[in-house]
Amino acid sequence: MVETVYLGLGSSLGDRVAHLRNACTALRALCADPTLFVAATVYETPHMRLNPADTTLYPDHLNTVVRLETELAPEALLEAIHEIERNCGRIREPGQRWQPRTLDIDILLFGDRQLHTSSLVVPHPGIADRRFVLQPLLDLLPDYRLADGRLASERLADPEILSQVIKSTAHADELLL
Ligand code: A4P
Ligand code: MG
Repeated sequence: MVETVYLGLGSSLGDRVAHLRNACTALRALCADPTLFVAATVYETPHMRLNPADTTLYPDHLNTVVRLETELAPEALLEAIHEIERNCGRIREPGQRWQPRTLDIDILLFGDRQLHTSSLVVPHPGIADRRFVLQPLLDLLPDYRLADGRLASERLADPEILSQVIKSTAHADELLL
């Protein structure tokens, strides 16, 4: 069964555009129909960080969202994603989350499925609170409604979200070379 999947991509270490581009190339290879693969605008965003003062330890991210059609099951897609992250030099320190990373790929939406397993929570629980996810997701899916039924576009206009700084970049076209 072919499902439409939205993935959040982020990179905060090394050649960030190259990491996002390599991710897009690898993800396109997973598509049932590679011509349907699309990427949103790339945004530059400060790290949502534990210590706001430390921009050296937590450099800015490039973030975007991509849409693809795949026949893979969710767990198989997650495994493929982890391999793509490893190929981009992602190193996971055991027990450490939210570290700077060459590449992070999160499954935001998987068709209309709701998953709550030990390895996957879908829709991704961070969607509603992160402008760096909401904005590119809405670029691709303007009518998206959050799990609680609110329009994501209305959430994006909330002062709590608008106060999060994001800057669109000119990198989008480079991702699909
Ligand atoms: N996992 C559960 N659900 C999912 C899902 N829907 N998609 C599990 C992907 N993975 C999912 O992820 C930890 C585990 O989450 C995985 O093994 C998987 O089984 P990870 O990639 O190893 O660690 P992480 O990314 O550091 O943690 P986490 O909880 O995924 O954090 P997020 O949500 O990715 O946030 N600031 C800016 N500006 N831009 C960013 O992209 N990203 C983060 C990390 C923090 N601050 C950021 C950004
Ligand atoms: Mg992650």
